[in-house]
Amino acid sequence: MALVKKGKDLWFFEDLYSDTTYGFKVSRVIVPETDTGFQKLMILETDRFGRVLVLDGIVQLTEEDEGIYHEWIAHWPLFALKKPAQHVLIIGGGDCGVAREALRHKSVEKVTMVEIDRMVCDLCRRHMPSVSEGVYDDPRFKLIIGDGAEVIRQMKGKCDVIVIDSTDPIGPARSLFNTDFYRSVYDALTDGGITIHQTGALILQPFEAPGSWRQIERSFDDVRVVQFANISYMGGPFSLTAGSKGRGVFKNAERNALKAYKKAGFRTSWYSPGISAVPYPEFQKRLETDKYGEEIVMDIDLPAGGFPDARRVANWAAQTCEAIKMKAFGKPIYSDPRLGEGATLVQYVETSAINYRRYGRVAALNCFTCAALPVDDAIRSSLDYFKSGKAVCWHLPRGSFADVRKIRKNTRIYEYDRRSGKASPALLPRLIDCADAFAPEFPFFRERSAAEFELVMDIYDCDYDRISSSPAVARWAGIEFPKLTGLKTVGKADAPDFGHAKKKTAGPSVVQLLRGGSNISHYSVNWLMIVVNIVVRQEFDLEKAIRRTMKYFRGKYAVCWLLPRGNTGEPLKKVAENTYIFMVEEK
Ligand code: AG3
Repeated sequence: MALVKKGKDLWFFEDLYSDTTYGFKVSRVIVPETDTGFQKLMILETDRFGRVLVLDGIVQLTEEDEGIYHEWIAHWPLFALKKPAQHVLIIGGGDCGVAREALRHKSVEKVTMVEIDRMVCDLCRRHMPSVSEGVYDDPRFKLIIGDGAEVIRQMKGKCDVIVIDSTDPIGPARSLFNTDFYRSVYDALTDGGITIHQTGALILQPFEAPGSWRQIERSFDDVRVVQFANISYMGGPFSLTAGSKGRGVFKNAERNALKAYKKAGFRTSWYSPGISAVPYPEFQKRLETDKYGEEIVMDIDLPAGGFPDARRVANWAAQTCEAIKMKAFGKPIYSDPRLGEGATLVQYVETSAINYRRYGRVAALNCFTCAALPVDDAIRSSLDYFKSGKAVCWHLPRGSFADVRKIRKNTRIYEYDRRSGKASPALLPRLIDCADAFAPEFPFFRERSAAEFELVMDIYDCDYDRISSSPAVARWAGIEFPKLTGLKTVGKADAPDFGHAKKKTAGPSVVQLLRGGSNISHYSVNWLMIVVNIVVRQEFDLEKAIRRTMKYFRGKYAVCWLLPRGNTGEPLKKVAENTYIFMVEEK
């Protein structure tokens, strides 16, 4: 849309979102939309905001309010440091607003700016000289025209502060939002150094800040979110996410800032050291504890007599949806109308799936949602429906991005008694090294040969193109995985992409029914992770299955659980001893 005539007037409307926008009246087009070879650039003049830089239809700055953004992104890290910075690296930032602010710090001996698009530098310098004021004349300033992701690899341990002043991760900046890049930023920092990234509008771009948070959390020793609001970036609260090299760097950020600001010898218009440590602790806490989804896995004994057929199990699914307040999506998928031994029924729900299968007298149930899961309601309603006395339960935090030890602690194994409505004290799974899980003498299989089990995998840092493609994920579930494991498929892989109604869970899902079980998986394009549940009764090569799956989706690491399913006769302690958790890293 961008420029639109309204009567005699020319208006600009931002193109970032497909369903919302903001606009302003343009008094003059200073630089008409020009293809720079990297992006489309335009500079407009307005009465209200002064000149405005627009890249690919998205406002980058206005002369009126650029100070808010540039002050926060430059001074927050610079004042938070324990030792005054000497070398500042800026990736992007061709308008020079960040460089201008960084050069105000007297300790700074060198500001290196790596901008991929020379035309941004040249045209901003010419048409918005107040933004780069003084920068090009300052001998401490060095401009490199090049790809920041490349250049940074030659800067190991050289930079005290690294500012990523990029566009959104949809244009030329895409390569700046992945793990390899974050790692090279970490390597380029000095000990105690800080990096800060623009990470988008919190509400309108709800995955940018959480996504960057998770990446930065993994690559750096500590993370902080800094927020501000301006006019240029529509949508209220806007985020900057900072990472530190070394622990405890942010703990003293506020104290350091207050001291350093006093001594700085200059004053800012927007940045303030008094609110610079953890400006939005509640939001930060939410990011820290957020997880992709949760799952309750239950084995319940079915009373003697006839076993439920597909219609009855479909009713269980409908009732469970009500109990957990989830809308069902589409019709149940099942392998056999009688739902005989080992046969599965799956019902997609608005944020993932629930499923049933039967092993002998045991109904093996899973309820997975990517929203709040009322766990007790799910258990009670299932026990009531099947008129069963107790359930052996595994409660799993899925996709939490935490360390495997923390994930283990948040995994709970317990028994739930229908009559008393009480849960037994929870036990934990066994944490093992993946080498042990992959060893031929791994007791899980040795002691329980030919019994039912479940392999649960959360695979992180996957390749966007792979996991966003329904055919690619269907191919994995329907062809590749059965080939790897020797498991026999029943019917074809069903791989709808209804985004599960919620943006958080956008991406395809796959159900592949198997002989004696099923393979159910969801692919989150926003979190770049996949969650997989395979329940079968036939042993397969775990190492091959897990590693090749990671390779197929180009995942960097996986957290896996192994659960003994289909067994309510065993004491809970035994069940817990037979439940394993381990992490697998890319080789
Ligand atoms: N770089 C950050 C622009 C972000 C716009 N995104 C948005 N509104 N969601 C600006 C460059 C200024 N030096």
